[in-house]
Amino acid sequence: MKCARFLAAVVLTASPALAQVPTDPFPTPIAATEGVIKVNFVEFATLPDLGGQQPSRPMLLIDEPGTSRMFTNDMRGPIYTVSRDGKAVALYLDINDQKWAVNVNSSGNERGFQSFAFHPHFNRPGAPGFGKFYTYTDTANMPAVVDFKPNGGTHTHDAVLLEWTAKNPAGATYDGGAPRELMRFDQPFGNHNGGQLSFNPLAAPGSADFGLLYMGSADGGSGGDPLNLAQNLASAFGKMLRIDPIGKNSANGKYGIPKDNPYVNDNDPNTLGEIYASGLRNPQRFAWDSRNGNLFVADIGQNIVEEISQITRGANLGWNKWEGSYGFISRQAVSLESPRGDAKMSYPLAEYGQVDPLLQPQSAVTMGVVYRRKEIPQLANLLIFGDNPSGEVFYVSADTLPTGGQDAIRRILFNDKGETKTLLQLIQAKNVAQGKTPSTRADLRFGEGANGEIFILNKRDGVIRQLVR
Ligand SMILES: [Ca+2]
Ligand SMILES: [Ca+2]
Ligand SMILES: [Ca+2]
Repeated sequence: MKCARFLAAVVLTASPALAQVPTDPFPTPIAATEGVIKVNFVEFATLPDLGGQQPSRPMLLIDEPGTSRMFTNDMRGPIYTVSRDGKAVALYLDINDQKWAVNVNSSGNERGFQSFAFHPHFNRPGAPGFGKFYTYTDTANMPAVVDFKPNGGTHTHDAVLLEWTAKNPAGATYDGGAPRELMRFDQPFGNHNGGQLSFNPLAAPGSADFGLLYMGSADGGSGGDPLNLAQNLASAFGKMLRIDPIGKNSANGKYGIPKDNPYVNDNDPNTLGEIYASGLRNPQRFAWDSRNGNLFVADIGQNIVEEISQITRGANLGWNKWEGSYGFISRQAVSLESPRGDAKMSYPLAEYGQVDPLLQPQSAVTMGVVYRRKEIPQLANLLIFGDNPSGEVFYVSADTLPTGGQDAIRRILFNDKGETKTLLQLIQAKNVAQGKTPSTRADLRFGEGANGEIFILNKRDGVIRQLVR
């Protein structure tokens, strides 16, 4: 868990041994005005509250090309269809409906229905993936048998990967049966339960990557990765996993392990075949660059550095030896000695300090899209990401990737009838119009449409906004 930033200052003052170690390794703040790109937006769709209570808590919005519609979720259980014109939002499936016995645990800010992904052959009759989609959720069901244990912690809940099979994939609502469980984690702490599920949308049928499910797996939680799971290649925590959900050669026989994963043929029985990359902390969101296949992850930092990194096969992204480009010491400190000093690690392409004046006492980086379209010319060829709580939207060049630090990071702001605003300002104005107390945080998430449309989601006003030129 993150502490308020004042705590870091207090601890440093009280610990002379750490006096040389700043809480912010980036002396120059992110440029507040230089290089700002302004975009217009439209209110594309509105997600329903659940029972008139809290606003919707979406994690992602994706297009399903086989049935020509989009889907989004709410962390409490619902999956909604969203028509491509934004005019129709309808409940497709509530994975928390009692009849499924999934028992979604959505307590607090970080637990709940984390992610979902449709098999690329979802609407291809006769294909093994026909009708299939996958959900990853925290659950209050805690049976004795789990696939992945953390060897410590307090077993706060489980997280499960489930497969659902629709009979008619084009149906307005889910018409299949109860889900099949593929994988279960014993979660040692309440936080860090992400993250995203996704098939590589660029993988063509017949290619090695086609039909393989990428799965961000957080380090289990607490702070500092106290069980040292992210660097442990025998553990599925703190990793990017890649599996074949249709296959059967896993230890539990419920999914497949791709033969070209990096630790399958290393002659080491203690390294997990499911692992694609290691050294991750809380990889809640990732995205591919459609021009070159680059895969980028947003890895949420401890108390000092947030990072965007490229993920390659077998990469070690550093956590918990490194927080961004800097040696990880504790929740309160990183080392400034020998940044990016271990050649075996993959370091961020962009990173920013949590005490940056643009941010809030809490921060958490999120992907993001790589924009390779022409419809919004000012965003062409940019890697766009953001910060969840503050709702700040940032960019760097996707063609000339930076090599760490925050110097290359610039802001994207919203043109609201001639006034330049942040997302949080838009949300606050909407809250007032809704008769609600203006939110103090945005909880930003990104979505992407069939033709590269960029959608901005949040957990505070229920509005999905589309960026336009
Ligand atoms: Ca956890
Ligand atoms: Ca192995
Ligand atoms: Ca890292």
